[in-house]
Amino acid sequence: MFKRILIANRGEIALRIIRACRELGVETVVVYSEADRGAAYLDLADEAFCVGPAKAADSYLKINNIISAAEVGNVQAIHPGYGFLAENAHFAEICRSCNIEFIGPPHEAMRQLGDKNSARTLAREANVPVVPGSDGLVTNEREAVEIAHKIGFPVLIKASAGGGGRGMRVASNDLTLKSALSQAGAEAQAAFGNAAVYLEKYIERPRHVEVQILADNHGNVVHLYERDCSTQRRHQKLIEESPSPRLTSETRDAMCAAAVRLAKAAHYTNAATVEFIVDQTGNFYFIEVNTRIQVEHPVTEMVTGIDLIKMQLRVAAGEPLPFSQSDIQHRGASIECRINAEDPAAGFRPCPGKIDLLIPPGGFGVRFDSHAYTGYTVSPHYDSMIGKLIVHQPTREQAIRTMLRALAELRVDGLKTTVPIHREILTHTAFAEAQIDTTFVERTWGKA
Ligand code: MV4
Repeated sequence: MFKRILIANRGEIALRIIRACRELGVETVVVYSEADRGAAYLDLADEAFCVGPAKAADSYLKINNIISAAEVGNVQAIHPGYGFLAENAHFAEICRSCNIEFIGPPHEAMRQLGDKNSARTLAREANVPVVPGSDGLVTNEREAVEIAHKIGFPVLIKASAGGGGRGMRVASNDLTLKSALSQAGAEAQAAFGNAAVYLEKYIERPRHVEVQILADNHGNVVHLYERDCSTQRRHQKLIEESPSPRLTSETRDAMCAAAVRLAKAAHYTNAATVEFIVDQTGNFYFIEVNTRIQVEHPVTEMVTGIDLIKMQLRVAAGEPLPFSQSDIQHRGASIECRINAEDPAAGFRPCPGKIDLLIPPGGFGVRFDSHAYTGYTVSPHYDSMIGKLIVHQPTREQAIRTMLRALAELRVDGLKTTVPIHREILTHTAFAEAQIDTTFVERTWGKA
């Protein structure tokens, strides 16, 4: 195992990684920006280095500063967390060239899967179902119209360099397809420096189901079942859960097996999430791979009993996975609510500021992953998430009740949070009956 690693992140995930390292006996060096100076979680690391001003582009995203901190801190590896540099293949490559282990996949796998079109090609080759659409990139109008007529409208134009909902456009006839195509290309060029786009049939009201994967350097690839992330708004997840309700065991097995095939085809190592959409009739289609640990990883930890962060460190250090697929059991139901400093009554406007009082919930089946505390100031410079409330119970119904109990216990004074919308969602009959898809929140509470 590593003696000492650097954590190139902040907030709750930095704390989550510090905790895993402490239990593994691994020393930690954490970096922070001027905006995060004085945050209590920094004291739990063995060393902390300031890497720049509040603006992420000048601190958490500044590769030179992060590598310098790693050199001065004398670490053997870097954990990137999520966001920031976590899916930057260039950064992963630089780590390797500096003889620092990147706690994540090889940069080659990250690059191949990060490009959505090449990930789709690889999925096809691995016999993983993809959404009907173009064979590769779409380079002209005539070709786009031809494909659209073959698969039928509506179609979705996706930027190959996009992902997470960025750079997508729906078209429902020849005319809108032509204008959407040129707009999508121009947008993708401006946003990602890459105009490449491809075409898919637009799946109406899909559910979002993703499979957690772990792979070691010895050829072992396992899945840790699925998470359902359909309860989202404008591509921001609000609630995640496992298992995915209303998924048949046949579909679950097929999806998990497909995710493992894709990870093997990519020569993947470390943790990944393979995202699928599931249509109204239960067909599933691969959409993209996230090559990082995800915000919602705790729901998988609760139902499998496996610490994903520790596993990331162990496989990055060259250890084989300590279990095989048949050892991995799925037990009960877990739900996570993202607690953001946002006002759901005002279009989810961010509400940075000082927390006057924070009382965390607790008790049986409750986990609160948060770096926040009474007196902590939520910075306007970063993501507004102040914590993740996770519950685990034998059934989904019980998990919902425990979550409502925990939400009632959680006290955050001084700023608005997403707690009220969570309460509304969890008490909605459609949620109780699991009649949810990716449009549920916006259909029920509006886009605003
Ligand atoms: C789709 C789709 C419908 N049809 N692809 C959005 C994020 C990106 N990961 C892919 N996304 C979608 N791709 C086809 N062919 C609908 C979505 C989508 C979505 C997917 C997952 C989670 C939330 C979503 C919200 C809106 C649209």
